[in-house]
Amino acid sequence: MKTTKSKQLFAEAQKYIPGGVNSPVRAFRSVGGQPLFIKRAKGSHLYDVDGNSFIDYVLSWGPMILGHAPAPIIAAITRAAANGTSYGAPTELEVTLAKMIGQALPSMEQIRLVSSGTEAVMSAIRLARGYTKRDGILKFEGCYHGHSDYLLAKAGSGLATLGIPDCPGVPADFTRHTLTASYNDIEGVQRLIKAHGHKLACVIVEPVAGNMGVVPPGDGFLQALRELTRAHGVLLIFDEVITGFRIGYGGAQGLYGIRPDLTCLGKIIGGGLPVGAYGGRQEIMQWIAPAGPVYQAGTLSGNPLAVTAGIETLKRLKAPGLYKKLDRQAAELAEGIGEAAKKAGVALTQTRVGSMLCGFFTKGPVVDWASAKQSDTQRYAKFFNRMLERGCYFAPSQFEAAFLSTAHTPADVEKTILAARAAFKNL
Ligand code: HOZ
Repeated sequence: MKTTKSKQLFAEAQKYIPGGVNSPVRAFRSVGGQPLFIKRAKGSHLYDVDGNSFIDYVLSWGPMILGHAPAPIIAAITRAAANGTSYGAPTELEVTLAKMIGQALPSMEQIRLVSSGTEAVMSAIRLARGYTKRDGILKFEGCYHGHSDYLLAKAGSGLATLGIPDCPGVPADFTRHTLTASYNDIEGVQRLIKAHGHKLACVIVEPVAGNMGVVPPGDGFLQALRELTRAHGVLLIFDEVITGFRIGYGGAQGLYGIRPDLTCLGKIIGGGLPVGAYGGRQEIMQWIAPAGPVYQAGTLSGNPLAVTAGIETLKRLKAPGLYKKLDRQAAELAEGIGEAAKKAGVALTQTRVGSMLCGFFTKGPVVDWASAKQSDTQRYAKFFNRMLERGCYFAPSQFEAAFLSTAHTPADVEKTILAARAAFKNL
């Protein structure tokens, strides 16, 4: 595979941009090699500056559920741009998107749009603290909720990939109120809530963990969280930045039938443009300024281009059978990869919820961060590079999810399975 131009650009980038990338997970650090510089993307494919093309299973880390550059979305963004790209004043578009989100996720009775998932989560946490008049938060090891100070403790995604357990620059005082529990360990949560519940503002969870690889919730885990938090006056926050509109039109809360107090969204609701949202019970959301005293603001919040892309994306996700088809295709891909691993004698533990999936190079089971990190990451790196050579672009880290889009074809899946068969040989 020719990578001359990518290498040149990466050398140049490192002079001007720390690590040569604008987000650490892009850097290929844990898989060796160097990032590919992308020139364009269309449908299920990425095209790099050296003329290579790849079937893309990263999909910009989740948002591109309709594939890259879908014609109707691009046309809508273009039309919106002609009307101006930002007003710093309300628009009808924002009302439309808030209504659409509320209809899909009825727990989100009121919604505030922001510009990223990180911003959504940090705002929801401030709101939970303001509303409950408590400071404590409980999060799960290996879950990632963006890069705000008090949520970086034992976090997944880039921190897991790069092995950064504690981030310099975060004062100990800021994380003093953050408790961590093991994902899927409800007894552990029970103990913590029993001891500290009266000081806890919220429990925040990825209802399907997607930042330590994919780790689905065990039977009854989310339900037990719901009951425990309710019993102790602690708010339950679902971070559905990845799962929202990904594993079903109603997100994880729709799939598992849980009504959280607050929900955070991002990725898909911006159709590939920068957006985030948080929302929940009206009574709680009324604490947000200017309705209430908890301050949160943003110059580009509710940006008309991002909101247009979001509306047009959500409209298309309502197509009958769309999520079933995505699920079927993801199952076929997972099955094919699983069979290939088995044939090659490679221990692979696969996890999947709808169109988000993952393979851990360990016997498993994988139920939390402790078991996820048993994966042989060297082996993942080898697999990743062999797949890349064969035109399949997976996340450059074991601890991320693979995603499918409606633009992926049966031929893409078949090609990927064939590539996996070859990649597993003598791995
Ligand atoms: N949640 C994404 C990774 N799991 C964020 C992408 C990024 O950090 O750049």
